[in-house]
Amino acid sequence: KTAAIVGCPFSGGQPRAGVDTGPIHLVEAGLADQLKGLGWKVEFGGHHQFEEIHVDQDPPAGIVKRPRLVSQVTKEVAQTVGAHIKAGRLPVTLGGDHSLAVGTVSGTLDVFPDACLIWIDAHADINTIASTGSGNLHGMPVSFLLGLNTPEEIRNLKNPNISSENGDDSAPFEWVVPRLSSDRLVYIGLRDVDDGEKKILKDNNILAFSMHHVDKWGIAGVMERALNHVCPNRDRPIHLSFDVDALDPTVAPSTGTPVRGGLTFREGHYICEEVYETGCLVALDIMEVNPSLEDVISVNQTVAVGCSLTRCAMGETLL
Ligand code: DIR
Ligand code: MN
Ligand code: MN
Ligand code: MN
Repeated sequence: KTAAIVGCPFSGGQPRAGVDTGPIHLVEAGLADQLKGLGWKVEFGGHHQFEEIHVDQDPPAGIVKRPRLVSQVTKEVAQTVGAHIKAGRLPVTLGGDHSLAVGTVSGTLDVFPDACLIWIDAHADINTIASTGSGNLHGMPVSFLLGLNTPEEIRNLKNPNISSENGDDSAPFEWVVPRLSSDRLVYIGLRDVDDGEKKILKDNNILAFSMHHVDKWGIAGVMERALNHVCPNRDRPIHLSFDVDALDPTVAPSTGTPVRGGLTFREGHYICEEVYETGCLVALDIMEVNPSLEDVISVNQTVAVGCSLTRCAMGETLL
């Protein structure tokens, strides 16, 4: 068994600097050796080097910020993640902001079109081009994966005054093939969902477990229901996309959009352990670690949690 660490020092999907250093801290904390300690071969060829697109060349489309940059970066990530899976490796993508998941999940679905997606987050990240209030693409990746934006809306992300150097005439995110179906997606940990997003979740009949459900059924009850929905026979490939802001801010303080009332340390790790136990995990994202936020103790704590979530998803057990 071989894992590939895909370090993505990228912050272009949201306004706060620093989240791009998340993967650097996670790797420096010794994540590769920790996974080797669990019996994995680990491939890590350095962090992704993303080509800059200057803001002048990437003005907002309506209120959607950095459409060209995020599209280009996630397209590259999709190719990288897809190539690792094809080669039999488990890609562990370290973010970076959660817009990266347009790439990671696309990479997974390119290889396994029947894969399901388990999204752990305080937020639903399902705003569309039409519904977003912030224009931050880290709040929108799932809408692209599901194909909730019309071709025309996507086309309009392209600025007619800016032509790309390589003669590529496509609009941002036109490359995304919306292969995810709404019944293969499940959310856990939600507690800060925009009104527009709530409507999208309802209209598309998407199963979502908020913190209320975690309180009600316990994390074991929630995980059982979640897995029974997206992976009923435990035979579908699973992509696990974990935003550390799903955890309570007392557990993972160094993240861009912390929200009170989140998952406990154990609840977060239990999710990862249960996914590992299915034997179906094909790709993992650990997202939104921002080492420039809060004090040194908080940063170290958040980085350590990012590492331990990863280990639990990859076979670490308590006994
Ligand atoms: C909000 C916040 N729903 C938005 N989303 C965040 O900007 O679309 N996602 N923080 O991680
Ligand atoms: Mn997120
Ligand atoms: Mn979030
Ligand atoms: Mn179990």
